[in-house]
Amino acid sequence: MRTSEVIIIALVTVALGAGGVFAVLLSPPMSPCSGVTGAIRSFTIIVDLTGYNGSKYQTGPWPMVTAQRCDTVVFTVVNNDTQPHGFAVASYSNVGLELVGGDHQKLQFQATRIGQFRIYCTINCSVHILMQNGLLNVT
Ligand SMILES: [Cu+2]
Repeated sequence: MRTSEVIIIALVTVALGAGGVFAVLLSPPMSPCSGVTGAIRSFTIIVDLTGYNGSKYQTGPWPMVTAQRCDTVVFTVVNNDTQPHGFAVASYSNVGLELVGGDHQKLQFQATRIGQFRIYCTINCSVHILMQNGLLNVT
């Protein structure tokens, strides 16, 4: 083999190797819950002028809900008010739901990450302050 051929083969080998390394670096990490079927945790959230499930009358985070990692969390959000309200869960659903008066919707996701995640309204309603301090606790 000529020297130039050896160099080309060497360059190709290095390039392929680098590509492999990049492919490993760029591929997303395996979900910690792949192949894991957790429990289904269902929660109903009633939204009205007392906040989320009467959060007006609570001190500290409210509503407070708990799931284990890899559980499927299902919120059923019922807007019993006449004005629109939002329902978001930090990190899991920052966009969340928007519900006009009288609407009800579900928000569902798998709780793949451990931690504490704020639940809050995303629409500037008349009782917004009452809907800023919910908590999802994933253990
Ligand atoms: Cu609001």
